[in-house]
Amino acid sequence: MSVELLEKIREALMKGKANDVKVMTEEAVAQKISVGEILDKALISGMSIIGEKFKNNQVYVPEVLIAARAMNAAMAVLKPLLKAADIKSKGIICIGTVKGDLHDIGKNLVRMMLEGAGYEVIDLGVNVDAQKFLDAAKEKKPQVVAMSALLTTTMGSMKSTIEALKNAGIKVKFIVGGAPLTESFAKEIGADGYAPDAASAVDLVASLIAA
Ligand code: B12
Repeated sequence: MSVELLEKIREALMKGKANDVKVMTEEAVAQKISVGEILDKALISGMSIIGEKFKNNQVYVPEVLIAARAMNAAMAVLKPLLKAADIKSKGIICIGTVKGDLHDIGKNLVRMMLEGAGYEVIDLGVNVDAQKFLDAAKEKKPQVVAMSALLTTTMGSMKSTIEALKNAGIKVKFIVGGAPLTESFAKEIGADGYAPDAASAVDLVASLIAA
């Protein structure tokens, strides 16, 4: 019975049916299915299937966004219970689109996939300068700082941000992404990792945190 309900939630999530997902999540809670189980077996697993499909071009940005919206609807139900159950997040990530750059669709996808995978993500928004990344790193103590850039003219500020945090003695892993970026650019500026899409970003973060 509970397995069936979790499967239904997962299916509805993958179809982006936010309201169905919310209602069934409430039902699962009422049936005393644990928050961890709802997360792992329905929500996170649904988002990771969507992520894989996105990586393989089987679904596109709109499908990922509506699935993520459904995920958020379920998370609104679970968040208060998560605190009570003291389920630990897998790690803290600070993410932002770098200074001068207002593109945030890709950054938001990365944030949602990371949240879907069980990380606590602090979203600093767009046009984030080095000082703001530095302040957030000091205050929130993330394991990973993630930067997005969509303009060739703003990619350079990733380098200055990494330098500013390193010079301030902040011990954190840096990951970067965005359409114009490459693996070799990431290496060149001293980032710890680059990922071409949101699902790979989740794998990258997992490997960096495990290391
Ligand atoms: C939508 C869009 C806009 C929207 C942005 C809306 C928004 N809220 O984001 C608006 C209209 C505002 C806009 C404005 C501009 N844009 Co624009 N825009 C685009 C467009 C069409 C799509 C970008 C997008 O959302 N893609 C979809 C997402 C899902 O893909 P993504 O961002 O690459 O993210 C994925 C990966 O890269 C990765 N990823 C992303 N971030 C991160 C971060 C980490 C840490 C990791 C690991 C992975 C990762 O995961 C994501 C999901 O898989 C692109 C063209 C294109 N095809 O890329 C142009 C484009 C990026 N824009 C461009 C330009 C020039 C501009 C403007 C300067 C235009 C102008 N003259 O005003 C302004 C700049 C404004 C500014 N200061 O930022 C150029 C950039 C050229 C260049 N080489 O620099 C492009 C390439 C269009 C073009 N062909 O000329 N733009």
